[in-house]
This record gives sequence, C-alpha cells and structure tokens, in this order.
Amino acid sequence: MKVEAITLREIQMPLVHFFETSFKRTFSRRILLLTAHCEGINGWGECVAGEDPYYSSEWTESAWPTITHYLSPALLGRTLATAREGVPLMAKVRGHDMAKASLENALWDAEAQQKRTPLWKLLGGTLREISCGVSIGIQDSVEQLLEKIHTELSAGYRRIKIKVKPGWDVNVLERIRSRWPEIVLSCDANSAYTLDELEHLRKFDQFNLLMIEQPLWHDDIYYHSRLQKELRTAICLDESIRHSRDAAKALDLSACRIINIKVGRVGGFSEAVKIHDVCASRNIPVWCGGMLESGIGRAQNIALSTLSNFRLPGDVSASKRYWKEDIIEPEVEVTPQGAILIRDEPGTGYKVREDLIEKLTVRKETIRATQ
Ligand code: OSB
Ligand code: MG
Repeated sequence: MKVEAITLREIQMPLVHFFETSFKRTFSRRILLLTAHCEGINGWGECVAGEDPYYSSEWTESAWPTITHYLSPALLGRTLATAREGVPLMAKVRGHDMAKASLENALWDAEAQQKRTPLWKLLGGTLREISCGVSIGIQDSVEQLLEKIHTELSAGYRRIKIKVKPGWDVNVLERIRSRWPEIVLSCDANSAYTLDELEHLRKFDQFNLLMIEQPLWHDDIYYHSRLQKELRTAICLDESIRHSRDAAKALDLSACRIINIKVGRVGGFSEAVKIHDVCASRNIPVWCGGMLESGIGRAQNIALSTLSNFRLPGDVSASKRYWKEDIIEPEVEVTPQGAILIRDEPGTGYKVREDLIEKLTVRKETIRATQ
C-alpha cells in the first residue's frame, strides 16, 4: 500500500451538551481529521487533541503543523506492507503522540479495507460485543447531575463515571450513593489533587468506587504509587500512561490497579495493543477511554475494545450522547443492555459520511508524494 497523499481537515462540531472536566468546559469540538490516500483506498484517522493544551500539551493547532511539516513527509511516497511499518518512520519526532495516532490509525483503516477484513480482527480482537459506561461531566448543580445519571442508567449503561475536582467530589458522591447504593461507580479527577490532600482523598474510600482515575499530576507515576498504598480504592491511570514502558513502570511500582487506554493518546493502535498486552500479562484489567470523538475515532475505539483484556466497561458510548448528527453511518448505538455489537464489514464497519464532513470542514490541506 503506497501512501500517495494525505488530507488534513479541521471540522467543527457543537456538542449536544457541554462537557466539563476539572480543567475546562467544552461546548464545541474542533476536530482534526486525516485521510491517507493509498492506491484508491482512503483510510481515515482522527486526532484526539483538544481545543486547548490542558488535558495534554498537544492541541488542535499544534497537531496540524506537526503533521504537515514532519509526520506526513515521513510517510508520503512510501510503500508499506502494514500500518505498523508506519511507526518507526515517524519515530524521529519526539512526543506528539496524538498527531502520530491520527496518521497511524488512518493507515490501519486503509490496511483493513485493502485486506477486506474487519479492523477488530486485524488488531487481534475476539470480543463480539463491548461493555459500555458513560463519563458525565461536572454540571451546574448536583440535581442536574443526578438527572443525567438517571437517564444513562435507564439507557442501560453499565458504569457511571463522574468528573470530580475540589468542591465537586465527596459531597456529590454522597448524594449519588444515597440514591443508588449499588451501581458501578467511578470518578475521574484529571489531576485535580496533590498528595497534600491525602486526608481528603481517603474519604473517597467510603463510596465503594470501582476506581479513582488520575487523581494526581498528569505526568506522575511515583506519587500515585505512594497514594495507592494509602487508599483502598483502585487508582486508574490515564494521562500518565504514554506508552507500554510507562504501563510496565506503573505496574512495577504498584501505582495503579487499572489502566485506561486511549488509542488516540498513546500514538496509535500499535502502542495501544502493546499496553493491552503488558497489562494482560500481569492480570491488570484495562478499559477504553474516550476523548469526545466523532464517529471516526469512536469506531476505532470500538475495534480496539474487542481485545480480550478490555474487561471493564469503557467510556465508548452512543453517538447521540455527543452529536445531533454523527459523521458515520450507521451511528454508534448501544443496546438496552449497555453493549455495542461488533460489526463484521471490512474496515471499521461504519461508513464515513464525506458529504457531511465537507459541510463541517473549516480548513483543508492535501499533501502529495513528490514521487
Ligand atoms: O479524562 O477521560 C478523560 C474527555 C476529554 C478529555 C479527557 C477525558 C474525557 C472524558 C470523556 O472523560 C470520555 C468520552 O465520553 O469521550
Ligand atoms: Mg481520564
């Protein structure tokens, strides 16, 4: 498969409901989409970088020139037998894993289409349905949050995760647990605490949470290991895990008992599978995180979630929770039992709606191989 050209686009999509984390309230997404044109096949990828460099140092604006100046030139004109072969070609660029993932994943989509095989099979997946949870942002009031939780439980979702930060944590968890003592519940701090708040963090132990996600610094593993020794609740690392060596290090240090894998954060499918395998070999369960993806990234998260060690419900949920209209067909749907059923068509199994994408595009650039 020869990489003949690469198209970058920025699309803008308003969220059905704002999404607030400890670092920001997002109303509308600026999503960078990428197409790898390979001998008549178009492979699609989505960059999960946010609108600001808050969740990670990458953001929509930084990904664009990194791809046009460095990553695309490393691939253009090359003939690759597999998408995996794209990884070493981009390795000279340090970091920028979200930008790299958008390219690598576009190549995986192209490879799956070329081989007429489902992407999930190409990745080594086996699960025929995946288990779904939801991530619910910080709301204007606790009543509004309780209403949202009620809606998602009625829709069948199997795990509720709420975003927490100082001032919106123990008080909120208390209200949730007094209404729903038994539901599978977890929380995500996106690095909103420090180790000085240990006594406060101990209070989370009373709520029988499945996990507390990324309580401390985004780049830390060591202090999480100190914290994990003090808490009964399992720590899950998200931001801190950049690659499989980080995962191995975190597990060596007992810094967490669960890992959230985001294929768009760790540089692409090759690395995501490696992290999955490291965790599987140590009997540590993983789950698939989300980054408010459009259908393109969402469909790829679904494919990844079919690997056998994705044993906990992910943050991969129905298109309609995010978008009035998604850019894939069919849209991602969740059964009343809280599962997504895996499709058997080649590629992701979801068709890209290029007509709609064209309407949502605010900038576009195609770079071609010179030979
Ligand atoms: O930390 O998991 C996170 C969204 C944006 C940035 C970071 C995170 C999230 C989510 C949303 O939790 C998950 C989703 O529904 O896509
Ligand atoms: Mg998280």
